[in-house]
Amino acid sequence: MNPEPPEDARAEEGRPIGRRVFLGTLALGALTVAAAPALQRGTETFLGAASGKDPTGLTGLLPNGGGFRYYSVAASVPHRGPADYRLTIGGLVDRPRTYSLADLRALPQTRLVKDVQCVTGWRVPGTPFEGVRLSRLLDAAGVRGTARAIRFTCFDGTYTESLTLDQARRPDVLVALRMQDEDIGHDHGGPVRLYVAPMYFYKSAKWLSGITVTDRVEPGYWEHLGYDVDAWVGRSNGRTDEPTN
Ligand SMILES: Nc1nc2c(c(=O)[nH]1)N[C@H]1C(S)=C(S)[C@@H](COP(=O)(O)O)O[C@H]1N2
Ligand SMILES: [Mo]
Repeated sequence: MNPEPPEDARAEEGRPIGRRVFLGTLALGALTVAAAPALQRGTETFLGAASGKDPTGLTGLLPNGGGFRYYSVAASVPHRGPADYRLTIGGLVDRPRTYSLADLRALPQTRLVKDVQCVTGWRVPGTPFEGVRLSRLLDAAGVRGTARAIRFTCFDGTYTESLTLDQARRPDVLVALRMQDEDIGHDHGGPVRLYVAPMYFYKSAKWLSGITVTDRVEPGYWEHLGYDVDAWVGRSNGRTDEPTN
């Protein structure tokens, strides 16, 4: 009956580190509450969260209860900032281009406030994201007639994502510079991440460094491991979450 992503994929995204942090929080009190996010960051590989499968049902008591978990499939990720961040747009375009952070900041910014929904079950209501519409960058690059899809790459050297060209042109898809009304920090994929508002959060590639226009969809990192390529919230991955808008 259940077309959910395979156990191995979910086990990795929601690895039990989150449970250990949670139990430590209960045992050791406020000091551990403060330390838990640092522990999660320090553990970087497959940072986990108590997932929708958490049998305790007490995840709301976590220091980030109702908040974000930090995920990275890469063991370590270099830090990039105004001096060395670059975003390259290429592939099936007439005008390939590399943007600096200043270039992106100089373009018109769009702010959206919607819920974030991870496919493992956690949801963060009313989260502001702000950045440049992907459609603007695509128009500036001059997408060729044979193009059908986008491939996203990341400076963690590992993660990839994809969208069809139609999906990429939606007004609620951003190359995001800000999240929760702050510049996106390293842990959340800063200085620049993708934000695909209507889809599960795995589409929102962190540490975005490459946008390649292609003639077909190439499934991304989690999609190779069983997640749906078309990741509409509530209409994919066997889940029935409320849409995020
Ligand atoms: N580069 C990269 N992007 C990524 C991921 C990742 O591991 N690496 N994880 C994805 C998943 S499954 C989720 S739920 C969100 C988590 O974003 P956060 O760490 O800011 O909460 O990032 C998505 N983008
Ligand atoms: Mo996720």
